[in-house]
Amino acid sequence: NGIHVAVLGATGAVGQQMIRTLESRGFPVGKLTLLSSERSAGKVVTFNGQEITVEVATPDKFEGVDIALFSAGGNISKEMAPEAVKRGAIVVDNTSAFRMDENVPLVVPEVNEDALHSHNGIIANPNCSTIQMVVALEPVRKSYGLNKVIVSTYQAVSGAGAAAINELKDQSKAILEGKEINPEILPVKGDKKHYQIAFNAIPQIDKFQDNGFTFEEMKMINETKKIMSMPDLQVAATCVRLPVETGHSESVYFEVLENGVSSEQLKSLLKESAGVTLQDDPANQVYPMPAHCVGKNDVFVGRIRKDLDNDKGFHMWVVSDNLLKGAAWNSVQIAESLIKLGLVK
Ligand code: 11C
Repeated sequence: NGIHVAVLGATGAVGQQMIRTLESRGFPVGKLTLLSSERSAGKVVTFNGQEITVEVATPDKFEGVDIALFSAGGNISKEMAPEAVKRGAIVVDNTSAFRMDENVPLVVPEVNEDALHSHNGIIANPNCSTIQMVVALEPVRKSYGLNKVIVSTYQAVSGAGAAAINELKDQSKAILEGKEINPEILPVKGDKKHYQIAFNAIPQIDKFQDNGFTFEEMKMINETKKIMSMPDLQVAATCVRLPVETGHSESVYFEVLENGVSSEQLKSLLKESAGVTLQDDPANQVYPMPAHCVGKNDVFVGRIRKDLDNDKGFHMWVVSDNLLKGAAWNSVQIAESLIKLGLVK
């Protein structure tokens, strides 16, 4: 018995983490179907000691599947999700294909697990940089209200996939050896220009929109409002790519509604909040860093301090493994919530 789970995009950076997370959580998998494009099909992946061959994703492969975790790109999701739903599967989609669709819940279990009740077969997993920020902001909103958020991100290359990780490593080595480099992927595969990422910082993640913000920045803005059910929240974002392999960092400025809140109150609150680990002890140089967060499911928060000019303004530093809480873990956590809420047939 158990649940028939399918992973679409099984050989990608996130797909691999989804499989490892199902394993490490002891998820009640009865059968695991691994799917990919033709290019990656045929690879063999071990799951709980058993070898599973990755198959080409075709609609009929979703026959009998209970939960399908998708992470193979937006176009494939648009094509395959309706096919999977038609065959009775619930799709947890880790692409931006359906996130802003009003019939599709966009879920971070620590924030809006209840939204799962209104699903119509597809549930969207938010963008990685959005997820870690809302996990840290939701307890603040609940206790003290929230008015405004301004975030600057310091994002790892694994957010752009396995090829971007290789580009960072190859470029770093070439530069140290005094060789020529030929950037081909970052900042955005398919955009007109490519720039060096090694020993650099690139203030562009995804393509520019007509309003001057990038698509990554607009995802953070629009998804935050939807997940927190705050259409009027003021949000602005600047997203920057750094030569870090895994682990996104964020400097978040926010304003609460209540007067007189102290940074000590915020620290106590976040210390007790679900999914958050507080690492905040400046006297002992304790604060979150991506190198220490890789492989962990939590969102790490530190550097909490009150603004010097605005009594309602605060600053904090938020770090998480973008492949785990930002993607694979949040997807598996949604699947766990579906079971807990009795939503899986
Ligand atoms: C990045 N945040 O770091 C992106 C990756 O919409 O799920 C995640 C893209 C998405 O490049």
